[in-house]
Amino acid sequence: MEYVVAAVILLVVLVAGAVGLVVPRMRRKELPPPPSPGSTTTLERPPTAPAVPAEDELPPLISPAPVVEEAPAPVVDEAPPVVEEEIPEIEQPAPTAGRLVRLRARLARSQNALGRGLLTVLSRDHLEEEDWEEIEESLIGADVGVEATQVLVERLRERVRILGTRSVSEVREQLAEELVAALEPDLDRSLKTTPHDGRPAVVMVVGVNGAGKTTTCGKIGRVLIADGRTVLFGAADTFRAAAAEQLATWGERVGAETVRGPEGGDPASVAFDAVKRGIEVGVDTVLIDTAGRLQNKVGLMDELGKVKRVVEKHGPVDETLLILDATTGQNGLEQARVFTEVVDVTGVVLTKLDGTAKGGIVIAVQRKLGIPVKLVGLGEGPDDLAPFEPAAFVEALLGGDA
Ligand SMILES: Nc1nc2c(ncn2[C@@H]2O[C@H](COP(=O)(O)OP(=O)(O)OP(=O)(O)O)[C@@H](O)[C@H]2O)c(=O)[nH]1
Ligand SMILES: [Mg+2]
Repeated sequence: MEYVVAAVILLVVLVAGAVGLVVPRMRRKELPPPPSPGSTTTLERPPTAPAVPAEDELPPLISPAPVVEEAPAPVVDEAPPVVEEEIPEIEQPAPTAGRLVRLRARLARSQNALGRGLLTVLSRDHLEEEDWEEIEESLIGADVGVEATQVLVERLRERVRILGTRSVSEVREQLAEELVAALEPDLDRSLKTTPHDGRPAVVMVVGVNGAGKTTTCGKIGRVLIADGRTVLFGAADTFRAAAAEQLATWGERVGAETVRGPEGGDPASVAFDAVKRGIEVGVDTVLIDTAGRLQNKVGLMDELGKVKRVVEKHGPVDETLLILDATTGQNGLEQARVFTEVVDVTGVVLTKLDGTAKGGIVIAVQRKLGIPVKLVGLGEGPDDLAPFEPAAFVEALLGGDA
């Protein structure tokens, strides 16, 4: 019995021991889950959660980042416009050489009127009396002027007769030569813009209202800057604040200073100050814009004379350019005559030649005034100003292939 009791006790002890061992194990197995959410949240989440979501979210974060980077980019993009506005200031205007050839298409309207009309006549086998009359009409219609046309046609007829010219191309060639001759190709058309010893060259522009003075002033400034010169603008048109503003804008675009005075102020003193300033800062050329005035307004014409005289206290004005609007045709000639009487005009700038079918006005102007056409305006663009070259001009007028 004792053995039986002992065996039972042993069994109980063994069972109890086995239960004691198993239950804790089971509990341990069950435990991990609860603690894992608790403890591992801090331990594992950081590596997993931030890592994975970070990776998942990074792209969106990165792309917002670029967005954020793009945001500054537009800011950078916004800056260029500001820079862009400044670029024209640094921008070198187009070179002047061969401009007339480049801009010849602008004379298309003149070509149509003069070139084609003449070529139609010239394409006839024999030039009869009425054909010559037609040639005359074409030239007069192109504003060459009656007198100049008569001289020109007479010379041409003479040549054709003497040389026995027959072919159209030969007559055309001879007509071109006569037109070039009428434009006096040997006249000095250079602009006097070279500075004197310690004093800038002074260029003044004059003319009636709206002829293109301010625009031409700005364009000339660009031409000079393209050639490596320094310029200063003088806004001696004090009638309207907008006039000085307009000139200053041209100046800003090429990085040139503009001297201006109060609205309604004395134009002569602004012009004087501009040259004074030009001497101080040592620019090569001072360009003085003046207010438009009708040639029959005596007071205003006197004022123009005064502007010039006052400026000349610094030294002689090198160029007084008369700005003539080509579209005003023969009417411009009378204006021109009066201006030449008041100020000593040294050169003519014929503007808006792109807007007229009457390019022949160049011949009339030179012939009537005896003053060389030095430049021609062929558009509103900043570089649409060309030195006047008779041969290239005639070729363009006649629609040649030069
Ligand atoms: N098509 C064309 N337009 C031109 C030319 N030159 C000037 N213009 C235009 O003519 C208009 C008058 O030019 P401005 O330079 O203001 O003339 P302005 O003589 O200074 O005028 P005022 O100061 O009012 O007397 C502007 O719209 C110019 O763009 C040219 O050669 N061709
Ligand atoms: Mg003006």
